[in-house]
Amino acid sequence: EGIGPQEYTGIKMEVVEWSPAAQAALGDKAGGRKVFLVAATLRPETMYGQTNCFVGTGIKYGVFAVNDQEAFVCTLRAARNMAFQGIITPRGNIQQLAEIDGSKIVGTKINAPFAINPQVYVLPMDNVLATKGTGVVTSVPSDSPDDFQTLTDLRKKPEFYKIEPSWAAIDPVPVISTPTYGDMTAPAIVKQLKIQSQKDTKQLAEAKEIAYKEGFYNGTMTVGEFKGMSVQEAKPKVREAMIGAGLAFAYAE
Ligand code: A2H
Repeated sequence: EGIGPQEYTGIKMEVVEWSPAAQAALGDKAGGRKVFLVAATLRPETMYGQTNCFVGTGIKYGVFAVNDQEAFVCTLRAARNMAFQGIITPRGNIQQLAEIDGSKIVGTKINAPFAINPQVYVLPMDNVLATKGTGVVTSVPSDSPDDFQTLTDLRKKPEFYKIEPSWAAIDPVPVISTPTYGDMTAPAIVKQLKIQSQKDTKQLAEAKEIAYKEGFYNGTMTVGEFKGMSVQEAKPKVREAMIGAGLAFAYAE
């Protein structure tokens, strides 16, 4: 993470259908605005492989007006940062339309921009930090060990995690190939390090480091507009394409 601000890409995932609990909590508080869950990612080039999205069940989220047309779901902390960065208007000011528990957002159906599976569900993840990014995480199990392990846990114990199995039904989608791990980098590293659950946070941190370096320095895109290009080259191009399409924005913290 080093010195200075982290440059994230904010991914806009429009709500297609709220879970019944979220619908009951929110009513029409968004005032007719289009509502988006927004996730902060360091790997916009992997968005082709999104299979679901994660929130923390113990985290409080807000619905914040971006303008008259749109509203974002994220933590209050992230909304404040966005307002100071001019992403939410008026600059430096925030209008919170509603508050909602993460647990109630689970089961909501959203659009996954650029993804091969265009609509995905919101699922719970233990290790979402309220103090990083937006508190919403895009899930790309092919390339993120945390995402792969969490999805595996959810599929093993859907009742325990209070989810419908159908919400976790989309399999990891290959989007990047690396010489050492093939086209399923995260599952391969999770297996190699013998990771058993999302509670193995130390091994997952190591897996994340390996997967990130392998993907960034040795990865090649296998899908999308930049298929065949190195990840290093494709990363800023996918980011610009998403921003140009109005599906993403630059976000720093
Ligand atoms: B990344 P850094 Cl494919 N809590 O996006 C926990 N994790 C969070 C988070 C939060 N509040 N906000 C963002 N993140 C995740 C994609 C991805 C990511 C892939 C591979 C690796 C990877 C899909 N998930 O991250 O601590 C988000 O997951 C490993 C670097 O700021 C975000 O990028 O370095 C990353 O952590 C930001 O982590």
